[in-house]
Amino acid sequence: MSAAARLGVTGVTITPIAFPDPPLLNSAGVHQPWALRAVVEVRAADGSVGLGETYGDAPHLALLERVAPVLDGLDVFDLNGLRARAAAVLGGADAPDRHGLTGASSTGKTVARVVSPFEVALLDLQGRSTGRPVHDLLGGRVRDRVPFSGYLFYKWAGHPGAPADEYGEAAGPDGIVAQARRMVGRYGFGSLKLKGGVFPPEEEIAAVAALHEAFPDHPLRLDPNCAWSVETSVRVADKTDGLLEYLEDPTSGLAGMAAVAAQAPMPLATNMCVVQPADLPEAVRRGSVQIVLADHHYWGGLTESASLAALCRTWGLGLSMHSNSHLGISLAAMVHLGAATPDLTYAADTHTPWQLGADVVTEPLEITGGAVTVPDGPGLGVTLDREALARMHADYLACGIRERDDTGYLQRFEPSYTRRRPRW
Ligand code: GKR
Ligand code: MG
Repeated sequence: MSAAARLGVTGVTITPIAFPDPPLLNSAGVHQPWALRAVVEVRAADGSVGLGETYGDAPHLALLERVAPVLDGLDVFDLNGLRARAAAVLGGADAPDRHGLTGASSTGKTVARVVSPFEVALLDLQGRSTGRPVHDLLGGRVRDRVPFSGYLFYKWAGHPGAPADEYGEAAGPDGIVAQARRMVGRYGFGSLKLKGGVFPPEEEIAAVAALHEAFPDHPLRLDPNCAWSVETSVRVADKTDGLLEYLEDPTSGLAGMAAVAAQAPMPLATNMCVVQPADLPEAVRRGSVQIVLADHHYWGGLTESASLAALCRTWGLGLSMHSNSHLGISLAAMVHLGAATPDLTYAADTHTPWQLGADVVTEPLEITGGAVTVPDGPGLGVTLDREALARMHADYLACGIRERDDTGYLQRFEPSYTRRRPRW
């Protein structure tokens, strides 16, 4: 039997887009009215197009544009070639990360972040050309449904000067429980995560307790994005004993997390202190975390996220999945990864409900009963909605935002606000 012909890349299009985002609060400020993303289309010689989705911030876009031309002629199966060409053209480039809310970066992490949407698009092309879903290319599905958790946020009723959105205000336990009821009612989520680090810890503990009372069978998580000192973290961990499935990034850094982990009754999770393979040895040595949140957008794509899963298995760490504001191409990629990752035993995070139906694919995968049914079509199994893409690109051009800045946006309404870590 002769080998199948190579399928070369013939072109790449990167389209920055913007879509409405509600005023969700976190330890860095509040979400701006528009979230930015970039849609990456990679064309192959047979006319097929593979899709990827990534951050839309200006420095990141500039790096994507640098990589796009070097893909010319690359075989769509050559993921190592993709990584080598991208690393070569990016050299020592480094761009800050505004989406893990750490700002921390490194050359390696930058390359991983820039490679990711191209890798997903190549996997989509591989799937389209072989007629196989991406999860088959990642080792085969181990589950038919990928569970997601309901992601709760303290929030304003609406952006200043605009009407309230459909979720309304959440400024305390009652608002958070009402938000959870709405989300669970609509999507059937079987676990819940509260984004904390917004109000004094005692208020957030009260919200967790109220959630536990309202949803006694739902595993709960709390994530203050490093808003607390070690001492505060230990106090909160103590007071939420029995209430939390895991506590995520209570404090900054591997040393601080290790000090908390040594005293906390529940496991600690992170998407902030372990963000690249090089962080793992020290995290394991110190016992800083028990669960790592994978995110293909900054771990270098789906295959590199599968490698992270293998590393976590080796070191006995649990694996969950992180999310930022995203659309349906990213959701599909997350679902394929979740389908093919035996170790992903926690429900994945997603911001999908907060996009209030906006999407860039014609038939977004749906969350029902708290999970997404794994698609079986070729590739990612989603189709770009070209009208929506054009509209969202026009919104990008008009919205005036070029980089995520939760802090600066909050300061417009509360000039005395400063971003501090720890705050409590
Ligand atoms: O969307 O405000 C947000 C989140 O705080 C996000 O930026 C974080 O990266 O969801 C994330 C997290 O789990 O830390
Ligand atoms: Mg987090």
